[in-house]
Amino acid sequence: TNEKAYQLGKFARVALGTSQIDYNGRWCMSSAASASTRAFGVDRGLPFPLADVEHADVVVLVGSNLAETMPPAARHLDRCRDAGGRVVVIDPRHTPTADRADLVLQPVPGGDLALALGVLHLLVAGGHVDEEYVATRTTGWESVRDAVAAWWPERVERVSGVAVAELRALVDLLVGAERAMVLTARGAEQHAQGSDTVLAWIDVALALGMPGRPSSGYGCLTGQGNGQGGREHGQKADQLPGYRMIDDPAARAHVARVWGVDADSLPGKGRSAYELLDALGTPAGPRAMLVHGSNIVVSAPRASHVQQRLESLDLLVVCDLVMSETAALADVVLPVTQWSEETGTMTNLEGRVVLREQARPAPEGVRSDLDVIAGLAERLGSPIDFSTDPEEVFAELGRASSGGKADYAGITYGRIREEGGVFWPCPDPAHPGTPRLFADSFATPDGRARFHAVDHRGPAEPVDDDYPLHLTTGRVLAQYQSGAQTRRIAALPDDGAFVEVHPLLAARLGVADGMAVTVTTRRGALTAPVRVVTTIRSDTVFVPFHWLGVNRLVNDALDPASRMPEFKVCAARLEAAS
Ligand SMILES: Nc1nc2c(c(=O)[nH]1)N[C@H]1C(S)=C(S)[C@@H](COP(=O)(O)OP(=O)(O)OC[C@H]3O[C@@H](n4cnc5c(=O)[nH]c(N)nc54)[C@H](O)[C@@H]3O)O[C@H]1N2
Ligand SMILES: Nc1nc2c(c(=O)[nH]1)N[C@H]1C(S)=C(S)[C@@H](COP(=O)(O)OP(=O)(O)OC[C@H]3O[C@@H](n4cnc5c(=O)[nH]c(N)nc54)[C@H](O)[C@@H]3O)O[C@H]1N2
Ligand SMILES: [Mo]
Repeated sequence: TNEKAYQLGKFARVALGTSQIDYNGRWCMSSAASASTRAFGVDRGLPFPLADVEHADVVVLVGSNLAETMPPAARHLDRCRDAGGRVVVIDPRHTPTADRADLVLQPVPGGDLALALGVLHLLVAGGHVDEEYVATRTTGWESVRDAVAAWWPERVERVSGVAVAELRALVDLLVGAERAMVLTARGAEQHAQGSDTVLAWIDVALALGMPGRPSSGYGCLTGQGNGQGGREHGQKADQLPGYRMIDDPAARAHVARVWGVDADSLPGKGRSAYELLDALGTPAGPRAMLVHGSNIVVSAPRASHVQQRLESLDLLVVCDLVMSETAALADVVLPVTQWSEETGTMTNLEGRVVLREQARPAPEGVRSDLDVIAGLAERLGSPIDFSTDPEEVFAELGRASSGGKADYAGITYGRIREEGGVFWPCPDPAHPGTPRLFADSFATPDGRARFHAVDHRGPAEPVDDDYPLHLTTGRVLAQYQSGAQTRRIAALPDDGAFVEVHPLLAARLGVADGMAVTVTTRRGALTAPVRVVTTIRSDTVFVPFHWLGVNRLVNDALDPASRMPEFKVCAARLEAAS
């Protein structure tokens, strides 16, 4: 909940007095967040309500398998198509989402940035750039125009694996649309060039004059239930509540006043999630760690290394509601209530703050996260008290966020109940909230959106003779994340990890559906049954990450701007298991 995210940020900076805090959204939407902030001056997953999708003429999904990862949202795509709109899916696998599309492009993993440059090239060549919009609402176009001159379609085909005719088909759809949307998800974002990839797709939306127009523009399909609110209120290594930056003196002064502490006592920026884990137990790194609600042993890249770092700590405390693989390593486990047993707000992918009310009593004697934070703060001799009442914490969060970009000052539990959610920014009680951003101006100092000239670098670990295949990872419908919660639910199908392989590749290896194969990368190996499917590229294999194992293979290369690990591509080889 927002209340926990806020209290955790305050707890780290005030009760523990440490700069070393980060959150799992670093591995989720951080590349999109970084790109949106640079291009638009603010990061709100969607700058419009999700239902606006229904009125778009063209919706381009770059690396999203919405039909399996956000099933309730898929109806908006269907309604869009029922009204005559077209859906484009860009994914190396032909997913159930692609089944609902009019055009499907299957690039090689990591090919999305080159594709966007190819689209921009054809927009320029065909004279399809919205010059008036570019002149009045943006800056930086000239450098993009010059840079994309070198990305002619045949070159894009060589790099991305998408045929020239398919690239042209995408451009034809886009230039024929009055209302076009580009939506990215983890497939495009979880790369060492993820933030540049998102910037390039934002360039496409800007060149077409879309952001700020009705049912048009760019958005990020935020992942977790509270992936949006979780990144707004100070859990991030470099941020304070309301999206304030921790190295901004005015932001520090404001938040310190709300917290009742001296601004000089607040630490500065900490390490990003993977860098923090990598530093554990080293001479310069922390020797004790508190984990709230993350199953790192399964979800972190280069997971064997991360497990070693955790084991080198003097003290590991895990606060969770199940005995996850990470909790099993801990010196102390603090069990907490789960979602239905507590009240709190969450901010959905549209920037709408919603209230999740307690639905059932907590088991006797089990504390909530807010109780645990408050209890620890007291025992640590915190100079200030931590409330355990969610509504009280939310009111304080509102004051701390006041004047920031994600301004919640005008939102109350009462209003959320009455209005069915309130969109931020909502700076005062009389303000109606802001369902749509950017109609008149962007959140940059001059009100204009920024183009960014970026270039394709390719995966940090290219394929070679020893590791000739692309390994990519992601999700299946019936499991959630590290599986800590869903693998315990008997009603959900759980066949364990598997390796998706194209029939051509299977034939070359001499393996049939169900046989065991071993996937090997420079970091480790995993043996699992093969699933032979025609829906994947023949140069790519896919393994879901819900089971312990595949992240031992995944590369820990980080995006230089967002510090996002490269979950979506590394070089691998495949053999029939003996
Ligand atoms: N069932 C289920 N739903 C979930 C979750 C879950 O674990 N299970 N997790 C939630 C969370 S936290 C998140 S972040 C979202 C994630 O939602 P999505 O982003 O939709 O999920 P992923 O499966 O990680 O990746 C989407 C697609 O990216 C494709 N892909 C892989 N590499 C590339 C590439 O280089 N380029 C492109 N264009 N595509 C690529 C994969 O084939 C995959 O189909 O889902 C949320 N919903
Ligand atoms: N290879 C690969 N790795 C990935 C990804 C990928 O696509 N490929 N995706 C990345 C993404 S997008 C994400 S979001 C991360 C997710 O990574 P994690 O956040 O580590 O995964 P979860 O399984 O959601 O772990 C959440 C834990 O919190 C516990 N929990 C649930 N509710 C509460 C609560 O209210 N309080 C407390 N204290 N605990 C609670 C759950 O029981 C569970 O153990 O994984 C990342 N890792
Ligand atoms: Mo996520």
